[in-house]
Amino acid sequence: MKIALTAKGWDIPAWIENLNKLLPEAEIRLSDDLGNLDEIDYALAWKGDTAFLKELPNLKAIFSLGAGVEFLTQEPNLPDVPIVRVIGDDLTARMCEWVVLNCLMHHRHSLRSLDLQTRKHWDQIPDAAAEEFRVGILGIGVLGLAAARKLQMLGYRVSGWSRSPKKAEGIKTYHGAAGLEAMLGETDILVSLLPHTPETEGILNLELFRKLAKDGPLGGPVILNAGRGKLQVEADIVTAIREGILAGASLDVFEQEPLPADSPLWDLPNVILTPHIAAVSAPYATTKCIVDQIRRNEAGEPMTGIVDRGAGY
Ligand code: NDP
Ligand code: OXD
Repeated sequence: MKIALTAKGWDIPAWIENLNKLLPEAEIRLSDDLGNLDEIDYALAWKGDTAFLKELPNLKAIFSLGAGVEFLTQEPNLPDVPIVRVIGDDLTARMCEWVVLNCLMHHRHSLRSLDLQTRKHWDQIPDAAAEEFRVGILGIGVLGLAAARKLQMLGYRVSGWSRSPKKAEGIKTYHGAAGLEAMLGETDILVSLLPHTPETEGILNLELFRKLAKDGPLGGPVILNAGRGKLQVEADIVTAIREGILAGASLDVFEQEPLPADSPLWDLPNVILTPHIAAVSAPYATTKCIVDQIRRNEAGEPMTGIVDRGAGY
């Protein structure tokens, strides 16, 4: 079995080492040195150059090394083979940690507390109970639903929005445009875990921010985005923070990554920035997920996590 690998900016030797360990029968070839293209069975990709995929005539499947797949679905002339994304406990646990951490940081005024500490100033900032917060999650798929469950365990009141109707115990669910409108009006902390598709691009904009609840415990709504940078209009976030339409934000993803040094986001009050690390794909855990899928496919069993190309995720 021959596997093509591309992962721009990632630790390639770590991926090769884990693939060799978990799939010793496979020969791994880097995308810039593929040899005979007819021989490639599977491709594993993360951003960077994916144009080579269309040159592989006998490809059986393309695996994203992460949960996001927009870099593949937006690639023209991709071969007509299954695109498979990562669904795995390790990735999901990491995303849950980021969501819970950032909800709590805003809820418990962590930035203000750290500022007081640096000034050696003793002041007790009053805060509300978790059950006083309404957290709305945009995208209650694999990651959104798992994060919702963790937030519920802490006592937050959680609702979720998806494209298709959903039922999830203890979670108020909404779908479609009317559902979004309704959920926003009852949301104090908005968590975005949507994929980037033509439908979701720019969804986090001023018009949406103005629809969020204004009567929550923080005196204004807060947004968290770990979905994709293209979901957010950064100029609108800047305006919303400066004008008090948003009381705070946590952003892990950006319109342009790395975030340019002159972005006004760096200096905004009550805004927490992380460099696209909410849920990194750990080489061992991710390789294990992918190798499981390859083994299923080789055994003639259906793979899981196949992307709906029409929907774009
Ligand atoms: P899923 O496909 O499991 O979930 C996506 C959710 O978004 C689904 O609930 C889906 O609705 C909903 N959705 C998609 N389009 C729309 C729409 N137009 N309107 C309303 N709802 C919509 O994906 P995951 O949970 O596994 O991952 C989500 C995203 O998280 C990834 O695509 C990636 O961009 C991002 N991510 C970011 C990471 C980071 O480190 N920052 C790490 C990993 C992922 P429905 O259920 O009806 O299909
Ligand atoms: C992913 C990511 O999509 O890390 O998995 O962004």
